[in-house]
Amino acid sequence: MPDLFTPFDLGDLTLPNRIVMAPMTRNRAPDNVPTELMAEYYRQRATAGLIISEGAAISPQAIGYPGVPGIYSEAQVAGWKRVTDAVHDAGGRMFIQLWHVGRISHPDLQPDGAPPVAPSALRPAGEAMTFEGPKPFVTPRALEIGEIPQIVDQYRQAAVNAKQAGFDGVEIHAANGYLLDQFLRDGTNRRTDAYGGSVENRFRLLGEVVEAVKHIWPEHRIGVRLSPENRFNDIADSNPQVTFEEIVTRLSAITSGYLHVLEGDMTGQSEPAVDYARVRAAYHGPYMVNNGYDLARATDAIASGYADLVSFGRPFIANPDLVERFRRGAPLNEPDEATFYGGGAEGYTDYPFLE
Ligand code: 8OZ
Repeated sequence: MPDLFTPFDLGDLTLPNRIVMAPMTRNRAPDNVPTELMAEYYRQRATAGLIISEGAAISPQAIGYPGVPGIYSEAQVAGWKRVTDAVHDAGGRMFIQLWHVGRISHPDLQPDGAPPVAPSALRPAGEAMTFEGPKPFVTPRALEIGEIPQIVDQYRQAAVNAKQAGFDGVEIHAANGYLLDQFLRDGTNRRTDAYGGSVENRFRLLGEVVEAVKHIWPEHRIGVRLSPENRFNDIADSNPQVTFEEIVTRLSAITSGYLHVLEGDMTGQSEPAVDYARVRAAYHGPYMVNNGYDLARATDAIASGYADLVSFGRPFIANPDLVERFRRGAPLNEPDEATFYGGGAEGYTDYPFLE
């Protein structure tokens, strides 16, 4: 029976273990350019089977928070190259998460102070994080159908840039209430054109992004992240089970990279309603699970054959040597929430290793 320490092949990329570092926004890239400190943070965590980077904006419009990195400029590519060199020198592997926040932004963060864009002009409840602190979300501008090819091309170009920056692959962020998820779920997508209405239409943008990225990377180097019932960022679907079984079936027909599923609801607003075994059964490729797994649950998920890979977020913030701690059954450091978003080395690169 496989366990967390059994290697796993993503095509020609062998992961030495099944313990993945989940993508996590840390807001430590002033001017949206990755820094030496970020290289050190990821280098410390290179014993992960795979590192997935924090979300990286595919364009200036894709940005939704201060201090998040991008992957659309030369300076960003150069910054990320220092990160991937550090991870590779330490024996690791790293994908970059391609991110567009859609309506989860604010004019303060947008080019020319414009409203953010979304499938439909529906204002999310809650507040955007701006340079001046939290401000209420604004009503986004619904994308014209003629603008969509440009967005797809920004994903394609970001995938090109990712290769130049030395990444081993890319993860397409289609979860957690950001742009691609805003298209997938019917609570945020009220379009009446080819990109709204049926699940087939709501899936269209994600499908086009996957196809565009497939021109740049082989399928096994492309992951997709979904979160069928996460309410984070004020998003919902009227029937997540039906919607996401169909989305996953459609994804399975066009790609064989890993599918990364954030199970449940980070906000605790909704009762668990999705049977993930059925979501899993709809996908033929590698399956990665996430959200609140500990060593015991992760081991069960792998041994039972339900999942191939498990990603860990908070445990990797506080334990750069999480793999070794799991191997030894050693105690874990607790993460300090006060230093999750923004700041410097404190709560970032100063968590202790074993010994
Ligand atoms: C928390 C704070 C900021 C961003 C996600 C990119 O949930 C995020 C995120 C989470 O996917």
